[in-house]
Amino acid sequence: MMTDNHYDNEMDSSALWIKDTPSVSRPGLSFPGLSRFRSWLFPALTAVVLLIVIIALGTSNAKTSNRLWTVDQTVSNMSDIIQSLNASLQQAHETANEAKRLQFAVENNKVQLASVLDALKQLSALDSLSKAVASLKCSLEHIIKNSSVVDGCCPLGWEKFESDCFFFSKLSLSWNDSRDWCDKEDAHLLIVHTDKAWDFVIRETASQFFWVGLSDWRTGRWEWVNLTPYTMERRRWAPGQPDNWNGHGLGPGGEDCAHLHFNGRLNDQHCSIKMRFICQKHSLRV
Ligand code: MBG
Ligand code: CA
Repeated sequence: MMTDNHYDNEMDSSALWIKDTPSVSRPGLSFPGLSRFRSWLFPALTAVVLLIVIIALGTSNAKTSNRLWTVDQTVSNMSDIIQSLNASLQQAHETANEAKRLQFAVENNKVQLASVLDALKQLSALDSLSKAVASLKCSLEHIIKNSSVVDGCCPLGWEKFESDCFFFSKLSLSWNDSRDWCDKEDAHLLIVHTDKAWDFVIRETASQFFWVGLSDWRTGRWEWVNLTPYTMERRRWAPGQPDNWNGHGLGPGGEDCAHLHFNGRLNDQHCSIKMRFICQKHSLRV
């Protein structure tokens, strides 16, 4: 069998060179349109393929540029983050420096406070010393003058606080008898108006009961023993007191006289109860 190679369309120089099957082998089947179609098929296919390749490339290019854009965005975000990290780092650095400065200042203050504390201790030691010296001086004056009364001094056995003298009895008496005992000493049962004086008295009376100059038997209202009105200060009283308790079994009436409990707070008690007491008087003779 023989085959002829020729240009299908001699007029068209760009026509496709094809291997033709002689019509002899297929008698009666001759299609001139088909050979023309064949001559266009390859360029058309090539064009389609090229088009697909171009579209594919375009799509992939779009995807790539999309990705690039995303990467670009990420890089830009990261650079923002790095910038803010840098700023934070700088701030942390400054804060650390500030902390160091503060620590130094605190250390410095500590040293200064320690020396202030030292000075205060010395002052307090000086204060106790000067009180001891004053008391010694009073004792000497008592001996020299052979008298229990010396100006600016407290009688022997009395404690001085500020310009007053206080007597903390060992003897136990009823409230009324305590009041009378103090009277005889040119003194009165305790009258306190300042926190400092309360602190002094409480320090001296720890763990004992002592009558103080407060009662309400005369008018039903609490008053000082010198008949001046008492302003109620709850913080000075034990919780729930005064309660004018009637369950004491000590005769008629409730509790009309105040005493210092060993916890340093006040309580009202039946006035007939015997306990220690505190007398008070001015240290200067008038
Ligand atoms: C007592 C008080 C007394 C009265 C009583 C009431 C436990 O304290 O001394 O005065 O107040 O309590 O229960
Ligand atoms: Ca009571």
